[in-house]
Amino acid sequence: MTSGSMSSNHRRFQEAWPILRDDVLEDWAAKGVSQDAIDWCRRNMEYNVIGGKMLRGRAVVDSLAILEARELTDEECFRAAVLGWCMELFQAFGLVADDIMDQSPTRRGRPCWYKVEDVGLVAINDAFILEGTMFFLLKKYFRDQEGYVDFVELFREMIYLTEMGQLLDTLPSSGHRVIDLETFSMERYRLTAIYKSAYFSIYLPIALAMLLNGIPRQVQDDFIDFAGLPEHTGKVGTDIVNNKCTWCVITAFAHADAGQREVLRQKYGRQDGASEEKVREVFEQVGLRERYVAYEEEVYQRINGMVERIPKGEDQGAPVVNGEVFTVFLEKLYKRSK
Ligand code: GPP
Ligand code: MG
Ligand code: MG
Ligand code: MG
Repeated sequence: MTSGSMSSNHRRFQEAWPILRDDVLEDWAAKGVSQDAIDWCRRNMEYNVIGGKMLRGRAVVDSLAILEARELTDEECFRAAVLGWCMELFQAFGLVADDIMDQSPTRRGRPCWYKVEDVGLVAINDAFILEGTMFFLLKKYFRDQEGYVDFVELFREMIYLTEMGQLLDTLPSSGHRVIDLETFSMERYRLTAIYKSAYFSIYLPIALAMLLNGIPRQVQDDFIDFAGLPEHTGKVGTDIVNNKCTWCVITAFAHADAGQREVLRQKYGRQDGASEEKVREVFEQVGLRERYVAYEEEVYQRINGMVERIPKGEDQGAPVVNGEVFTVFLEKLYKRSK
């Protein structure tokens, strides 16, 4: 990726913010919420989301560009930016709450939100609202997309893990405070740091970009339609009889000889079992299984290589973050058979 395309990604990322903020405010207006509350929500969003380094949000767009290894179209970039801004909303919601818990006076060179004169403990609800806007935007832009449930689950899981980390961090300073430095260990520190910051700072942007880069996943789905055993997958493949444009038929056609191509032309997409069987034979003859294994291996190595090249966290937890955190995600998908 050139530095030019990197800065164009950043510009496009920034441009998405007013659109997304206004999506939220328009939804409030459409629901008949009064203007004073809409103005409050806008102020909450602007005060708490804007002003940081935006490293996490931008990382989603950058990671997608690295995974795709090319310039992103405006549409791809916008979709990645929506997820990037959801991460920034996540960060904002966590920090508004964290500052109350830590009783901190300032953040980003200004008073913490709950310390702003007319805010106070309304900030607790404002933190929840920021969390709510993440899921509103996710729904608005991803509900009709194949991976919607995966995105929702990923954000939910990240919030839950971060909250566990926050508890590990907060308990020693809570009401049951027992000052005993013997209970502090590097292991407890490592665990706290991983849950409190590494999952959502480091793992989440990469995981989002990998979910967005859906082609390898779709290839897996196509291959499983052909090769999966119904008793294992719980579904019978229907792509061949339904004339679907799949990785399997494109790859088979590309490697077929003239005779095999003719069989594919005559038999693909026909609604009878005998035709389907002929197509399956050609898929076997051209070595589709071996080609799939090779493709999956190539993608796996490529992603692993990218994960290794990813810069370590710039602002938090650098000594505790390693490739392990997001290799977990890749391992979940690799050699998936259903
Ligand atoms: C900040 O830790 C805490 C988080 C990023 C997690 C908050 C998320 C929740 C869902 C509650 P910190 O207190 O060490 O950060 P800082 O020093 O910036 O206050
Ligand atoms: Mg804090
Ligand atoms: Mg804290
Ligand atoms: Mg801190």
